[in-house]
Amino acid sequence: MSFFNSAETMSRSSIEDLQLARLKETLEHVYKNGSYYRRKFDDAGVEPGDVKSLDDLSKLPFMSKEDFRAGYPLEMLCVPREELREMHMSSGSTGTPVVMAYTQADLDQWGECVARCYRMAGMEKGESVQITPSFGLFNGGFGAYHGARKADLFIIPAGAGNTDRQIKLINDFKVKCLLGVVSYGIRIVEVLKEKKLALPSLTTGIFGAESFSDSMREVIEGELGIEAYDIYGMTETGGIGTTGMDCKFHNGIHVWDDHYITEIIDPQTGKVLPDGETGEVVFTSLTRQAIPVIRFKTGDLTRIVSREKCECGRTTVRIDRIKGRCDDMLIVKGVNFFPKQVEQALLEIPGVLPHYQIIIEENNGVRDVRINVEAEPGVTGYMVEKHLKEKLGFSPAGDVFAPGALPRQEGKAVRVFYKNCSK
Ligand code: DLL
Repeated sequence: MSFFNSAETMSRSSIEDLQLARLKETLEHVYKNGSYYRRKFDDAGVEPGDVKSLDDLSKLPFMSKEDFRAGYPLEMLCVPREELREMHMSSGSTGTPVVMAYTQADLDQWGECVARCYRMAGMEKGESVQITPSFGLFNGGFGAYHGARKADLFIIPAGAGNTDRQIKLINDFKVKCLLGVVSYGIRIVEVLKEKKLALPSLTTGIFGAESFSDSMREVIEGELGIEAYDIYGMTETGGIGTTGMDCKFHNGIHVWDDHYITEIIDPQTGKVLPDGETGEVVFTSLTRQAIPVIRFKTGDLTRIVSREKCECGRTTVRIDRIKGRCDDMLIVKGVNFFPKQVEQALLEIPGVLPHYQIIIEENNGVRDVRINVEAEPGVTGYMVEKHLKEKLGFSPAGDVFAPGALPRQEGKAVRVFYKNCSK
């Protein structure tokens, strides 16, 4: 078992001491150098000196995507512009994009976080990784690259798309690890099946950017013959892998807590929840320079699984794999559910394929759900409806389509569609 560096196995008390020291430094830095942050703190009537312990973090105001949008393009910057070396941006579904800018130190910090992820997935020096997210404004491609450089891997920077060529590259260069967004893992599975090909050299997959059910993970692992890891991160915290990944024991995501403090809050009240309770995860960065985050509300739902040492030897806090986004929750006929639960239930039905749509349809003021799903011959709409009723407690109409019939998308998959109504 190998670690990228010793911070991963520090004692809990040393981590907490380090977190407090770094938190104080970060607060001083943003207050002194970031007019955006200073204004926010002043409005909330707090200043860095008010934070004397980690518990005092809860005195500080939250940040959200709205701060980033209002701060477009570089209003939130806490360093002179000449110190910037790179930027990434996520467009999201609505309005102004979210920008993250990096100093050299920020790029090093990012690279270190991702390098830890590679080692955690068993990737040693000189082993090969094929990077399949695009190399562009999306942080996935470059983050995977910066990390792979730090981890001394052999990089195949394939970028997005052209699945036939991706498969050829993996086989020609005997690639060990594939990194991509979850939907791309599924796309590769599909093309392999279609073309009756295999990827014998591949042992490891690192997937993220979307929440995926355990059943989806099993499909990817089974079809590609690999072990799949769940990598987590977002533009605002600095990108892919900054907020961790699961280890080979798959018992929660290890958050790199010498770099980020994790809190779980009630998304409605903002109150910090006890360990174990599900809520919105909030991150505070401890080592970032250009645009640090202070109590950034991610919109992602999870819970703290443990602060105890993991079987892998790492001592970081562990959070559950992401359940969905706060605003992903669907309510139909009084039943609340997340798209991931539908996915989990669908893929439990033998013959059902990992391509589906959840249609929310309004007729005469009443909302209903329809599930379109691809399946092998023999699977009927009735089978789908019956299983979903058992698992979710309500009965959406199920329409079964032939393999390949539903449209495919590039990048993160959109699974929920609205008809005669909106979110
Ligand atoms: O998606 C970073 C990334 C790229 C992570 C490639 C992993 C792999 P954004 O585009 O800013 O950045 O989107 C961030 O995506 O708040 C979550 O809602 C979701 N997300 C990211 N990773 C996971 C994951 C990248 N492992 C948003 N599981 C986050 C579930 C994830 N959701």
